[in-house]
Formats: sequence, structure tokens, C-alpha cells
Amino acid sequence: MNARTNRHHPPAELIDALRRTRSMVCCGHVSPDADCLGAALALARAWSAYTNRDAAVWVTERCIPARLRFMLDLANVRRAVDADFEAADRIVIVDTSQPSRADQPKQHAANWNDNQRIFNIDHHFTNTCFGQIDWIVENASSTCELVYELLHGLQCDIDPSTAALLYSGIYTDTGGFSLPNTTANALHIAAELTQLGVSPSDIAERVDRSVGQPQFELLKHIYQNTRTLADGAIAFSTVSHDELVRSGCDPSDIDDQVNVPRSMAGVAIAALFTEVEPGRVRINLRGESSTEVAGLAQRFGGGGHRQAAGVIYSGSLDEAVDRIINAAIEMLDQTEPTTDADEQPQAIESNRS
Ligand SMILES: [Mn+2]
Repeated sequence: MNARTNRHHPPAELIDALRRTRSMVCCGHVSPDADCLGAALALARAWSAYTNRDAAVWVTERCIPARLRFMLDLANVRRAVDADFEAADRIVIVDTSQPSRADQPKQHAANWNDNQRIFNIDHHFTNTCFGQIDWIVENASSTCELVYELLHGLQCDIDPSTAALLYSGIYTDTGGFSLPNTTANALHIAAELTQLGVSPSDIAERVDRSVGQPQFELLKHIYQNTRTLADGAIAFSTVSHDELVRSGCDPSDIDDQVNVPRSMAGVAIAALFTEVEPGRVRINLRGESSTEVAGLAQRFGGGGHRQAAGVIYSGSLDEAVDRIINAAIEMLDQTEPTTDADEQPQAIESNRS
């Protein structure tokens, strides 16, 4: 069987609508990762070059992890200003499961009843389908994989910079082609992007082998604070606000460090608790083997993918650890995970990672 027979085809109405679009703003989710940045930047870059029309990307600069800043330079697209959200013909939201997760100007956030202009491209199964056109493919490795297919559908040129943006998203969302979403399709597209001019070693060096001193100090805390429970089935670590600040880091530096507790043998659930500010804790959850963590995240008002989810918890670091780890133990104890209807979510917003 040719693996490419499983490729994802963009809906014809999305292709038609993007051909007729006069101007667009692309945006992704808060706490941006390489997949949402790559998808938004690549779409804006390739579409505007192809149509010769205006495309701008909205990103909150201070929230971009240091190791991903190169993507903005690579894309070289116009950065959106607040007024673009009113003026643009279309707003394309990528890799974002619900409106409250979208990275956008504050005053626009109340404007979601007007979904006539919104196109929604994503691979989160929790996506609430909030656009006029929704293209949601849960078994796509990444939103960048979908944007790659979309650019093909539109017959846009994929130049080496666009290819590198898309590759970066696929590479990181698949954990360097190591997670269960590493499909034949994802590998085929990565190979095609390499033929289009991507250097896989350059991308890996930028995203995996370019840890700065502050981020390295942060990693030391994360290793030091790692604990295991339930005979090693649960591994978690914590970063207090004080440790974050003393390392010289800020919340944007919390990215994929949940991979530290996750890397231990026998782990079914890995978690990283980061006190991003006093009284506000970001929790990254990962499920290993077949363990799903989306339900655990949803129980506390979060969401994400089945095996990679997150929560923003309002409360102290200790309380967050206590409640979520206890819920994780309970979940592993049950063969059939159940939801507790009495549980009141403490979180104020959800978070993929
Ligand atoms: Mn993604």
C-alpha cells in the first residue's frame, strides 16, 4: 500500500474560500509552540507570495520560547496589529482547539459570535468547531501537516523557508519523529520538505540543541525536583515561581520540559507543574504507551490531545500537585476511567501543553 493514499485532503470549500480571500490574519494559540507558529507563518508567507495579497500573522512576541524565535525571521511576514482583526477579510486560526485559547488582541476576544470570517485548521480532537469553515483532522501529526496539504491544494509554491517552518512544526509535534503520531504521512511529508530545501540537522540544532544558560539552569531544577509515585507509573516535577525567576527564565521558557519526568522507564503519566506566577500553575501532562491524559486535563478545566494535554490551575503549587496527582493515581487505579461530575474545575483556561 502506498502510504500517501492516506493523505489528508483539504475541503474544497476551504480551497475556494482562500482563493477568493482578499486579506487575512493568521493566528495560533497562547503559549505558542512550533506547530502553531509554523502553520500560521507558513500559510501567511506562501499564500501572500502566491496571491500577491496581504497576509499578516498575530503573535505575542514575549510569549515565544527563545528557541523558536528563528521562525519569525525565517517567515519574514508582516506582523498583524490590532486593527487588522477588524479590517481583514478572513481570520485563519490554526492549532487552536477553542476560542479562549486563541492568541489575539484582547478587544477582539469578545467578538467570537461573528464567526463568518473565521477559518479553523487544527488536529486537536477537543476542537469546538468555532469557524465558518472548520478543517479538523485528529489523526494528522500536526497542524503543519495540514497546512502542507492545503498549500498543495492551493498550488502555492513552498520555498525553502516555508518548508523549514512546516518541518519545524511536524518535527516538534511528533517529538522528533518519536511519538505515536509519527505516521507514514508525517515522514513522507518531512522527506518532501527536505527535498524542497530543509536541513533536518539545522532544524534539530535550533530546537533541540540550542539550550541557553537560563533554560539549562531551569532543567537542573526540573531534574532535581522529579518525583515518582505509583511504582514509577507517575513521574512529575515542579518549578516554583522563585526557581523560574532565579534561573533567569520566564513562563515562555516552559515548553517541552515535561519530557524530563517522561523519560523514565515505566512511566504511564508524566506531569510538569510550573508556578508561572504566584497562585497560577501551568500543568503539562503526557501519557505514555496507551495512557490518555486528556480526560484528566478536562476534569480540571484543561484540554488538548489524548496523550498530550494541559491545565491552567488557579491555586498554590502544592495544592495543584496534590489534587492533580491524586486524580492521576485514581485514574490509573480504575480500569475504566470515569469522570467525576461533582468536580468543579479550578482552571480558568485550557492549555494544550
Ligand atoms: Mn499541534
